[in-house]
Amino acid sequence: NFEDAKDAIEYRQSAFGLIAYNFGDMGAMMKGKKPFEAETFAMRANNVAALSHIPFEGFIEGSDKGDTEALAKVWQDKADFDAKMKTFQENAAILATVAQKGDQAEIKQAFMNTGKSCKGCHDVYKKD
Ligand code: ASC
Repeated sequence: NFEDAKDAIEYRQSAFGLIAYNFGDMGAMMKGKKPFEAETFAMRANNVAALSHIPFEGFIEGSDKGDTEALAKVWQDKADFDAKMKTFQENAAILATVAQKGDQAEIKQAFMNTGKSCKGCHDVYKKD
């Protein structure tokens, strides 16, 4: 378990950083900023799906204090926060599944849904 809030904050931020890198690269492919490579995309989608389960554990009680962009609202509305996190995990899992199949329309939709669940949580629970 974490020694203190600082460890928990670093833990979740590390995961979010990896998620942002992997999701960002998929975004570049989706927007045509770089060529779509099915294998790379599927690998990144798998990474995000696995990583989506990591940050959750880092949102321990008291870790709104410190070098974090998480708002106190995370702990005030924990049930809603947890539900939004779960939605993100579900969407990321769907994205990983459809990325394996390779249907572009499905991939685009699943990517959009996952991005919406990133933003849906950031809008409410993250400092801007
Ligand atoms: C990203 C990123 C986010 C999400 C979000 C999606 O690449 O860093 O936070 O996508 O902007 O709407």
